[in-house]
Amino acid sequence: MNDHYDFIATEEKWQQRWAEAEEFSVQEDSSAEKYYVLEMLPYPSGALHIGHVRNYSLGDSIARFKRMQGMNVLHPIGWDAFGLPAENAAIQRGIPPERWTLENIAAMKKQCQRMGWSYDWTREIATCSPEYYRWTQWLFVQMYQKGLVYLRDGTVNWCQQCQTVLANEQVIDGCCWRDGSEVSEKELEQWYFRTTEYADQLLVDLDQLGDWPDKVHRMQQNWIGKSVGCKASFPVEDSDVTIDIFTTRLDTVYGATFLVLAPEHPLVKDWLDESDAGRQMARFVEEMRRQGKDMRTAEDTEKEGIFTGHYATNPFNGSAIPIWIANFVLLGYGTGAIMAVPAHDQRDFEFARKYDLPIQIVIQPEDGALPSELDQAFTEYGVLANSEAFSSLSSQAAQEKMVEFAQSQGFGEKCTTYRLRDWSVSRQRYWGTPIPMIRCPKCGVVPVPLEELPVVLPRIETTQLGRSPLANLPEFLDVSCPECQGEARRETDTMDTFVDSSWYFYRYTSAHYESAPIQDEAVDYWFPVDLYIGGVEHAILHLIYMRFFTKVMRDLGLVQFDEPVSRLFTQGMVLKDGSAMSKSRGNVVSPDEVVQEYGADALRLFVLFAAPPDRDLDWSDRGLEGCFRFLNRLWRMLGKVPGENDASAAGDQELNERGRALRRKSHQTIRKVTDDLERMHQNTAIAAIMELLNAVYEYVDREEQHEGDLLREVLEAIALLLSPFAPHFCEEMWEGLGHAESITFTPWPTYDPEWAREEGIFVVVQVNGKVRSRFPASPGVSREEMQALALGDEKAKRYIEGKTIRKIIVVPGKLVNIVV
Ligand code: ANZ
Ligand code: ZN
Repeated sequence: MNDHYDFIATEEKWQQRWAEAEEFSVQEDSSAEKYYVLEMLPYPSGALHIGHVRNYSLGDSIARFKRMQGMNVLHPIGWDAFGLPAENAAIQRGIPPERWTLENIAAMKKQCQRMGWSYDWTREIATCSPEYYRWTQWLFVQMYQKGLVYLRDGTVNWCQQCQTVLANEQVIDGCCWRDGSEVSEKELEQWYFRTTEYADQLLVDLDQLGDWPDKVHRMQQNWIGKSVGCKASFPVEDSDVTIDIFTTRLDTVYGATFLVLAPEHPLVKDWLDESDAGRQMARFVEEMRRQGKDMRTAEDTEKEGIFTGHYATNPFNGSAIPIWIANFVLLGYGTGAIMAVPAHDQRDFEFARKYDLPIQIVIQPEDGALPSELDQAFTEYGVLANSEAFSSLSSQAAQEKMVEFAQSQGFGEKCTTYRLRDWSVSRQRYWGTPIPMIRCPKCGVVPVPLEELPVVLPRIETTQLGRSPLANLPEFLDVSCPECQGEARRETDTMDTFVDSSWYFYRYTSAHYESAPIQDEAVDYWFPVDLYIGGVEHAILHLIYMRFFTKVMRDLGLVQFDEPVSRLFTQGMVLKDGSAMSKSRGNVVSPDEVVQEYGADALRLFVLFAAPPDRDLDWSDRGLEGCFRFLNRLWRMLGKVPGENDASAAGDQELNERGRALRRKSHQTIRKVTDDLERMHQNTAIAAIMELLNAVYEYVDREEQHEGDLLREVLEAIALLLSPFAPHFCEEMWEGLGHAESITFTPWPTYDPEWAREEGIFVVVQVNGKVRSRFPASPGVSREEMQALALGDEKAKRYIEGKTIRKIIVVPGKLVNIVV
């Protein structure tokens, strides 16, 4: 064995061996327990960043751990390969997006292999390959036939920078999730997935996800935003139309002093006539539309409105109230109209103050009365006042009675709304899955027949920015209608790339299956995903979409369960000098350079050791060096293990106190690392192994005649325990210790609970209340045992001999007092 550790040669050697033996490729095997560990698939940008390294090293540590525990481990990887950056890069460089993407995939695959991650490469997928997107299209058509896909003209989020539409989930604080530029609204015909159809299931089934972080539960709950209330119709005076409002506080209906419509409310258009007032209103509506949803509803945004000149009748008491239009009411929520109750809703209150509208108190707190002049809305439940027959009822009771009344009179009913909207999935770009639809002037929208899939994305040399580049390719565009054979045109939008990634984790189970998107037996065997690791930034994007797809696939008869992932782990970010690594900040650390200088194992160790995996990690060159030094220190210790022949046999009895302490520490470390890995505490697991190595050094330094066999025993334990984190190093170490078999499938070490017990405690022996001796014992020692040990204690004996024992007092785990 060399006296220094040559990481370049070692890592290369083992990567080659693993690849040649296809050591990580798996098949379904009903005789073995399965484990499916998944990491979010990367976008092939061209190079891995440290965030990837952290994510994938975490997953790899678990894959390797579970394999050693004897499980049949599926650990796949693929590429989320469609998307805008490829198209933009292609425009800049004048090369086809496909070439750019495939080259990036090749480069990043090399990087993955260089990191030693134990993927089953036979299952690699790229969402941009026809072999894959054929099935994305197939699912789209199936969904269309089930009524879960539809075309709608309406307001969409438009990113000027990307020149395409964004789904609601992709607009973060009014900006594009990809480039952070401001998002505006636009009228466009779009394909939608009916996610709202599953709103309630997406909410209720969160209960099945006990092993998901609370934070993600909360974010999804809020995003789905279920709200239970009721609808009520307010007739518009001097007309035959009514305005439906949605409210969660029907108990306040007697305090409704005006109605408010969203600027986009359909009724508003009818009132924009050529009069001065009409024109003024039109200007206002236009201005408000430009404000954007997030802006309009932000708490600190100034409330703005305009009176329509019309009045409505409160169906409860017949009073006439003015109808306004205001920025803070949105079309996309509830009915797009509200009854405003300024006394009990803060937004309405501010609005009423500003425009001098009446404020009528109808709810009083249970203990006491509100001042007649409010300085803010009283928004709590209470007791009704000024509400005719409903007065003096509690809010809750009144709500029940009022809905009943409204229902019996036919002007209202219970109603539940959701914040979740349908998912707009068309993108006006080239580099995506073509939407497999045809528009025929006679037959309307016709899906491409399933057997004709895939609709192949035509190769192009370069692409141009602008709407739907596919529309400029007649050979793609012109097609005959599958129904009437007449001239028709293909849909030229492509799918949101989040569609591609909504089902990729199913495809891994039968990556090259040619007759269906998935193979039943394979999905049955591997699902659910036992552990999914990724960033929390996907909490309401991908992680909602993948759950939605699972429910759709279940209803299409493709899978037999409600939820795809039983345990979700969201890892923290990697920061440098306190902020996220980014090219623009110039604080990016390149994994390649680190690997070159310190090796993949040291890098893997560092990203797992430097912080709890769910927290942010601050990059530190010193920390990295520390991990590197640790490996070298371990390497040097290996040199002290005697060869097979000169090892002395060492049974338990022959170990001296220090030897026993070292063995105890070793068993304790096995227990700790095992538990820590189950809990995703890789950092403390590694720390425990480092401590064990320190103990080995102490033992060897102090003991001139140390036990060769014990040293081997403990170093073997270290090799096994460390191998999920630093696999190349540990393979080499394992081989150096004389093992012919790869460490990958060597059973995970077990500990002897007897040995793994905590350090012994000391029991004090008193004779007639005076301390005479102490003896070591294990923490769980029984009373009887304590008594027996005390009586047998050499020093204590001297004070007892020849005397009569009157009484023995035992304080468990602490003290034995012998009264003579
Ligand atoms: C009258 C009322 C009185 C209200 C009161 C609240 C308090 P959540 O819980 O978020 O669902 N609302 C309804 N549709 C709206 C829209 N499209 N844009 C803006 N606001 C809208 O909130 C439901 C409440 O939000 C509804 O109940 C309505 O105001 C308002 F003392 O109706 B409420
Ligand atoms: Zn037709």
